[in-house]
Amino acid sequence: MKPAQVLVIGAGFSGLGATVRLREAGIDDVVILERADDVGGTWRDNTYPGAACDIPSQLYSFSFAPNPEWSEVYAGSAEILRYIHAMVERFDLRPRIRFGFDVVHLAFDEAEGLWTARARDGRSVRGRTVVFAAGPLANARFPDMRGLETYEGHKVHSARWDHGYDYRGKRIAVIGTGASAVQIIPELAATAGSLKVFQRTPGWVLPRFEGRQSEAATAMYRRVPEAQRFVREAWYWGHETMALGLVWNTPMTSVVEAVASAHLRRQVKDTWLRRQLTPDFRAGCKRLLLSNTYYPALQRPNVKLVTWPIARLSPKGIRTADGLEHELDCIVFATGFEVGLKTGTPFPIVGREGRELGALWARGAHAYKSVSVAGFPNLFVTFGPNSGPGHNSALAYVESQIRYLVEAIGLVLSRDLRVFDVKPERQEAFDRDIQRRLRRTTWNSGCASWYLTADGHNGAMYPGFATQYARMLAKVEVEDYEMRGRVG
Ligand code: N01
Repeated sequence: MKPAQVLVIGAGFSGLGATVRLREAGIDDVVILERADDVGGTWRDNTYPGAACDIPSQLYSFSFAPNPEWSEVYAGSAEILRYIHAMVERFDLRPRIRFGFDVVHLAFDEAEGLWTARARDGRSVRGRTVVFAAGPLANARFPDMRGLETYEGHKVHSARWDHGYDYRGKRIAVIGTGASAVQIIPELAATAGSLKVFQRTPGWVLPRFEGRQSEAATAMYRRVPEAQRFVREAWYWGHETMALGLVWNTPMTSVVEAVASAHLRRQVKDTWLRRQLTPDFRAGCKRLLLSNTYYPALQRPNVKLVTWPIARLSPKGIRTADGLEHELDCIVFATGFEVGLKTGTPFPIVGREGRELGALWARGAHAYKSVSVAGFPNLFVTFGPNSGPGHNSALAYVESQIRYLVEAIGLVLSRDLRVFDVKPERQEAFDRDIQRRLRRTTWNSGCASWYLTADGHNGAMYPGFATQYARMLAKVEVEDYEMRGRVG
């Protein structure tokens, strides 16, 4: 079969968004490979009770696919998934998606200038270029805990919610107190017989601005798209300002901590519980949490916060380091993800001269401007190394990546290039600079988080403003790349 112009791996936000923009640029021969049987990525998978985005929907959506109809300031996961489905219909993306195509191997043939993606079931497909959009938080992680397999009760992961199980009246444990857990806990607490929350590290929690989008606002957005663009811009710049407190350790970090501490004091009167919930790291080092309902839920009579470390799981429940056995019907693991592209790749990616990307990244991921990797020509990554924000919408960053990769793919196709490969020395210089800048950020200030490898390498976050990131990706500098045509 004739190779496609572009293979897109993943039909989540970034893969679908890239396809929309590629087609608008006249690059229509795009094949999207999706392992599941539906679109939506993380928003298809995260359906736990209370799942919502903590970035306002006006900003957590694509600027090229505005939705005047958001029902709330912070939409829930079901509404976000509906938005993604609507985008698929609006831009007629469905015919381009091969569902159930679970890529297990991706390899570059330099002589032909072609990538081949092989699926688990043996099918394969070739493409001139690849957009790797498999998402950083696609694979749920059960922690490495003694006795995990011996536990005989019900086990659920936050990112693979079991909707068939009846949680009402049960003795439930939630392990973890991150962004997923603080959304799940208030929902479970309302109906559980008992709920024990196993906390290893308390996080900073800010109050969340709640609110429905008024009908008047919806009507205005429908009639006057500029008004909606204005609101989006206002949210964008409001979040940009937060970088001053969250990315770097500044007097504004202390202001953020003061607001969070006041929230804790207002909602939790018990001084001992308050002490247990007080973080010992600077705000922003781990992801900031937003909730008005988490602290009240912890104080319900059927809820208990457990801060003793977990020693092991037993057939009946969880044994903590104080020797206590907590008997449970169900354990909810809100323990995060096997972060893609952190210390490897989700499947082998073989580039020039047989180089394997997972091996190169075994001690941490590195890339050029988060999008290109030397030795892996014509391949562009979304949510790639050092592209993560701590203060603004991830989709603002994704739009910058998409803009860049559309231009780069356009170059490969219009110049009929066999190889478009970032020069190793450019990548190394870029990476040195990023790592130098990261040393001054709060993420690298001493706490443990999914942003860092065990050795402390931060291949996840971008140390700056979204605006700087967008400027960095505003133009493809062709002199940064080795380019080889079909001949020579
Ligand atoms: O996962 P996490 P998450 N024993 O890795 C604990 C996005 N997101 O699913 O802090 C005991 O943050 C761990 O403890 P500690 C967002 O980018 C966004 O909550 O490592 N505990 C922690 O408390 C976010 O950052 C939204 O000490 C263990 C928790 O489990 C990312 O997804 C909503 C343990 C894991 O927290 C991941 O969030 C939800 C162990 N062995 C998620 N192992 C939005 O609203 C882990 N933990 C947009």
